[in-house]
Amino acid sequence: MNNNFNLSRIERYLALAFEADVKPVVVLTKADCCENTESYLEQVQSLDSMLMVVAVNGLDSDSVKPLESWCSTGKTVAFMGSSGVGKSTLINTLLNDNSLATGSSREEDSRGRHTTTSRSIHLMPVGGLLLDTPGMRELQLVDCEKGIDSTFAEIGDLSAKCQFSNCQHQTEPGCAVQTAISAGELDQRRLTNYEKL
Ligand SMILES: Nc1nc2c(ncn2[C@@H]2O[C@H](COP(=O)(O)OP(=O)(O)OP(=O)(O)O)[C@@H](O)[C@H]2O)c(=O)[nH]1
Ligand SMILES: [Mg+2]
Ligand SMILES: [Zn+2]
Repeated sequence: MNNNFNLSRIERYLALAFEADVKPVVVLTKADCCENTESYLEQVQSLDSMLMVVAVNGLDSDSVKPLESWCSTGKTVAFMGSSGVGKSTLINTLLNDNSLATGSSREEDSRGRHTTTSRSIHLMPVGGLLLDTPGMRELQLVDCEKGIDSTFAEIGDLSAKCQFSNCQHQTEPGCAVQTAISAGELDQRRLTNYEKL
């Protein structure tokens, strides 16, 4: 929750998770450095009212406790996200161990320095397996149609109501998607990201 926050990037990760039939949990880190965590939580929740979203201070064990419900025996949890968001930090705190290297972010844009360079897997005392991954510079989606449809389900629902079945949601008459944008029910940003993906 700093100036590295990006809703469209979160949508890309969600599409990847849905494509892989993985249950996504959005963990918003650095709550301790942020004065308006509520606003970040609301923005992410607005993507999908059923989405699980948690704000934490990754450096504090009490704060990451709510994540333990997803880390029980039999669960494998992959931490994904840009460099510097605090994936390794979260794992260290959940394991109560500081063995994974972490690195400070750049002052200018809060981006990370690619501290983690390989994947590693860790057993939590409560039974879950935690998988640390290197932060990706860029997440490209290939063959991700199902995941994109799940991530942007409401756009699919709206499209079904367009006057023309091959509507491109631009200037066609009777476009339910454009109507929703005009009514403030759908973000133009979200449609643009959907089209891009
Ligand atoms: N204040 C604060 N700092 C945090 C938090 N989470 C992570 N950090 C700091 O953010 C920096 C980056 O954390 P890392 O855990 O190395 O990030 P990463 O996601 O593993 O990054 P890569 O390995 O480069 O992909 C470190 O200096 C952490 O101490 C948090 O919730 N609050
Ligand atoms: Mg790391
Ligand atoms: Zn349309």
